[in-house]
Amino acid sequence: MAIRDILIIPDKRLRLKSEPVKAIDAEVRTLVADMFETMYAAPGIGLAAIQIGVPTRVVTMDLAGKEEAPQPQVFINPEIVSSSDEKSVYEEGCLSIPEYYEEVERPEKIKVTYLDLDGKTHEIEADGLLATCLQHEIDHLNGVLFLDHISKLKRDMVVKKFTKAAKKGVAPSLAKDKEPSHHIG
Ligand code: GNR
Ligand code: NI
Repeated sequence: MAIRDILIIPDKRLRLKSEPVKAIDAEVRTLVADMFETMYAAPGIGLAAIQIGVPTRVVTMDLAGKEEAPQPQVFINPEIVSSSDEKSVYEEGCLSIPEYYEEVERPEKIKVTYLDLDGKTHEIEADGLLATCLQHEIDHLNGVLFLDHISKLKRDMVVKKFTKAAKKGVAPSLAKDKEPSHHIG
Protein backbone atom coordinates (compact mmCIF):
# COMPACT_ATOMS: atom_id res chain seq x y z
CA MET A 1 0.00 0.00 0.00
CA ALA A 2 1.10 3.53 -0.64
CA ILE A 3 -0.04 7.08 -0.20
CA ARG A 4 -0.05 8.63 -3.66
CA ASP A 5 0.16 12.30 -4.67
CA ILE A 6 -3.19 14.02 -5.20
CA LEU A 7 -3.47 16.05 -8.40
CA ILE A 8 -4.29 19.74 -7.88
CA ILE A 9 -5.97 22.10 -10.37
CA PRO A 10 -5.07 23.19 -13.04
CA ASP A 11 -3.62 19.71 -13.70
CA LYS A 12 -5.12 18.74 -17.08
CA ARG A 13 -5.48 15.08 -16.08
CA LEU A 14 -8.38 16.12 -13.83
CA ARG A 15 -10.30 16.85 -17.07
CA LEU A 16 -9.89 13.31 -18.50
CA LYS A 17 -12.88 11.02 -18.88
CA SER A 18 -11.99 7.87 -16.93
CA GLU A 19 -12.34 4.40 -18.49
CA PRO A 20 -14.56 1.64 -17.05
CA VAL A 21 -12.94 -1.18 -15.07
CA LYS A 22 -12.94 -4.30 -17.27
CA ALA A 23 -11.83 -6.88 -14.70
CA ILE A 24 -11.51 -6.64 -10.94
CA ASP A 25 -7.96 -7.97 -10.70
CA ALA A 26 -4.94 -7.46 -8.44
CA GLU A 27 -4.19 -4.11 -10.10
CA VAL A 28 -7.66 -2.78 -9.23
CA ARG A 29 -7.40 -4.10 -5.66
CA THR A 30 -4.03 -2.35 -5.22
CA LEU A 31 -5.50 0.83 -6.68
CA VAL A 32 -8.40 0.69 -4.18
CA ALA A 33 -6.03 0.05 -1.24
CA ASP A 34 -3.84 3.00 -2.27
CA MET A 35 -6.91 5.21 -2.74
CA PHE A 36 -8.13 4.46 0.80
CA GLU A 37 -4.68 5.11 2.25
CA THR A 38 -4.42 8.40 0.34
CA MET A 39 -8.00 9.45 1.18
CA TYR A 40 -7.67 8.75 4.92
CA ALA A 41 -4.29 10.49 5.08
CA ALA A 42 -5.53 13.64 3.30
CA PRO A 43 -8.07 13.45 5.04
CA GLY A 44 -11.08 13.30 2.73
CA ILE A 45 -14.47 11.60 2.69
CA GLY A 46 -14.26 10.50 -0.94
CA LEU A 47 -11.71 10.01 -3.71
CA ALA A 48 -11.88 9.29 -7.44
CA ALA A 49 -8.98 7.37 -9.01
CA ILE A 50 -8.16 10.22 -11.39
CA GLN A 51 -7.28 12.35 -8.35
CA ILE A 52 -4.20 10.14 -7.99
CA GLY A 53 -3.64 10.19 -11.75
CA VAL A 54 -5.36 6.90 -12.67
CA PRO A 55 -8.10 7.44 -15.30
CA THR A 56 -10.23 4.46 -14.21
CA ARG A 57 -13.81 4.50 -12.95
CA VAL A 58 -13.14 3.70 -9.28
CA VAL A 59 -14.37 5.70 -6.26
CA THR A 60 -13.60 5.21 -2.57
CA MET A 61 -15.64 6.81 0.22
CA ASP A 62 -16.02 6.84 3.98
CA LEU A 63 -18.77 9.00 5.42
CA ALA A 64 -18.41 7.82 9.04
CA GLY A 65 -18.11 10.55 11.65
CA LYS A 66 -14.94 11.03 13.67
CA GLU A 67 -16.31 9.12 16.67
CA GLU A 68 -17.72 6.26 14.57
CA ALA A 69 -16.11 3.07 13.31
CA PRO A 70 -14.74 3.42 9.75
CA GLN A 71 -17.21 2.66 6.93
CA PRO A 72 -15.06 2.17 3.81
CA GLN A 73 -17.13 1.93 0.60
CA VAL A 74 -15.95 1.18 -2.94
CA PHE A 75 -17.90 2.05 -6.09
CA ILE A 76 -16.65 0.54 -9.35
CA ASN A 77 -18.13 1.80 -12.64
CA PRO A 78 -20.80 3.82 -10.79
CA GLU A 79 -23.66 5.17 -12.91
CA ILE A 80 -26.44 7.56 -11.98
CA VAL A 81 -29.60 5.94 -13.38
CA SER A 82 -32.07 8.54 -12.09
CA SER A 83 -32.05 11.88 -10.29
CA SER A 84 -34.81 13.67 -8.36
CA ASP A 85 -36.22 16.95 -9.60
CA GLU A 86 -35.82 18.29 -6.06
CA LYS A 87 -32.45 19.89 -5.46
CA SER A 88 -30.42 20.44 -2.34
CA VAL A 89 -27.49 22.73 -1.58
CA TYR A 90 -24.38 21.55 0.20
CA GLU A 91 -21.05 23.24 0.92
CA GLU A 92 -18.49 21.18 -0.99
CA GLY A 93 -14.74 20.92 -0.92
CA CYS A 94 -12.33 18.93 -3.06
CA LEU A 95 -8.89 17.51 -2.31
CA SER A 96 -7.85 18.67 -5.81
CA ILE A 97 -8.84 22.27 -4.91
CA PRO A 98 -7.44 22.48 -1.37
CA GLU A 99 -8.97 24.89 1.12
CA TYR A 100 -11.69 26.18 -1.20
CA TYR A 101 -15.30 25.58 -0.18
CA GLU A 102 -18.46 26.69 -1.93
CA GLU A 103 -22.15 25.85 -1.99
CA VAL A 104 -23.24 23.58 -4.84
CA GLU A 105 -26.81 22.74 -5.86
CA ARG A 106 -27.43 19.20 -7.08
CA PRO A 107 -30.35 16.74 -7.28
CA GLU A 108 -31.31 15.77 -3.72
CA LYS A 109 -31.78 12.04 -4.42
CA ILE A 110 -30.18 9.76 -6.97
CA LYS A 111 -30.27 6.09 -7.91
CA VAL A 112 -26.84 4.66 -8.61
CA THR A 113 -25.67 1.30 -9.95
CA TYR A 114 -22.13 0.09 -9.33
CA LEU A 115 -19.97 -3.01 -8.84
CA ASP A 116 -18.35 -3.95 -5.55
CA LEU A 117 -14.86 -5.51 -5.26
CA ASP A 118 -16.38 -8.95 -5.83
CA GLY A 119 -17.86 -7.80 -9.14
CA LYS A 120 -21.39 -7.93 -7.74
CA THR A 121 -23.84 -5.34 -9.11
CA HIS A 122 -25.68 -3.08 -6.66
CA GLU A 123 -28.41 -0.50 -7.10
CA ILE A 124 -28.84 2.00 -4.28
CA GLU A 125 -30.94 5.06 -3.62
CA ALA A 126 -28.86 7.83 -2.10
CA ASP A 127 -29.77 11.09 -0.39
CA GLY A 128 -28.03 13.52 1.94
CA LEU A 129 -24.24 13.47 2.10
CA LEU A 130 -24.03 10.15 0.21
CA ALA A 131 -25.94 11.64 -2.75
CA THR A 132 -23.75 14.76 -2.73
CA CYS A 133 -20.51 12.83 -2.48
CA LEU A 134 -21.46 10.25 -5.14
CA GLN A 135 -22.37 13.03 -7.58
CA HIS A 136 -19.10 14.85 -6.77
CA GLU A 137 -17.06 11.66 -7.37
CA ILE A 138 -18.93 10.55 -10.50
CA ASP A 139 -18.32 14.06 -11.86
CA HIS A 140 -14.57 13.45 -11.35
CA LEU A 141 -14.85 10.27 -13.46
CA ASN A 142 -16.24 12.46 -16.25
CA GLY A 143 -13.59 15.19 -15.90
CA VAL A 144 -16.00 17.52 -14.10
CA LEU A 145 -15.11 19.50 -10.96
CA PHE A 146 -17.46 21.15 -8.45
CA LEU A 147 -16.12 24.46 -9.78
CA ASP A 148 -18.13 23.74 -12.93
CA HIS A 149 -21.34 24.02 -10.86
CA ILE A 150 -20.62 27.49 -9.38
CA SER A 151 -20.62 30.96 -10.93
CA LYS A 152 -18.07 31.71 -13.66
CA LEU A 153 -16.84 34.68 -11.61
CA LYS A 154 -15.96 32.46 -8.64
CA ARG A 155 -14.58 29.68 -10.86
CA ASP A 156 -12.30 32.05 -12.80
CA MET A 157 -10.99 33.56 -9.53
CA VAL A 158 -10.12 30.15 -8.08
CA VAL A 159 -8.54 28.80 -11.28
CA LYS A 160 -6.48 31.99 -11.61
CA LYS A 161 -5.13 31.74 -8.04
CA PHE A 162 -4.22 28.06 -8.40
CA THR A 163 -2.63 28.64 -11.82
CA LYS A 164 -0.50 31.49 -10.45
CA ALA A 165 0.51 29.43 -7.42
CA ALA A 166 1.42 26.41 -9.58
CA LYS A 167 3.68 28.62 -11.74
CA LYS A 168 5.45 29.96 -8.67
CA GLY A 169 5.56 26.52 -7.06
CA VAL A 170 3.82 27.78 -3.90
CA ALA A 171 0.52 27.14 -2.15
CA PRO A 172 -2.31 29.40 -3.36
CA SER A 173 -3.71 31.93 -0.90
CA LEU A 174 -7.47 32.12 -1.27
CA ALA A 175 -8.18 34.21 1.80
CA LYS A 176 -9.28 37.74 0.89
CA ASP A 177 -7.64 39.16 4.04
CA LYS A 178 -4.25 37.95 2.87
CA GLU A 179 -4.21 40.59 0.14
CA PRO A 180 -2.43 43.75 1.33
CA SER A 181 -4.78 46.68 1.71
CA HIS A 182 -3.74 49.99 0.15
CA HIS A 183 -6.79 51.86 1.34
CA ILE A 184 -6.98 51.25 5.06
CA GLY A 185 -4.51 52.12 7.81
O1 GNR B 1 -13.26 15.29 1.31
C1 GNR B 1 -14.16 15.74 0.60
N1 GNR B 1 -15.22 16.38 1.17
C2 GNR B 1 -16.37 16.73 0.48
C3 GNR B 1 -17.24 17.61 1.10
C4 GNR B 1 -18.42 17.95 0.48
C5 GNR B 1 -18.72 17.45 -0.76
C6 GNR B 1 -17.85 16.59 -1.39
C7 GNR B 1 -16.69 16.22 -0.77
S1 GNR B 1 -15.60 15.12 -1.56
C8 GNR B 1 -14.08 15.63 -0.87
C9 GNR B 1 -12.96 14.73 -1.34
C10 GNR B 1 -12.80 14.84 -2.82
O2 GNR B 1 -12.25 15.75 -3.38
N2 GNR B 1 -13.35 13.89 -3.53
O3 GNR B 1 -13.29 13.95 -4.88
NI1 NI C 1 -13.16 16.08 -5.37
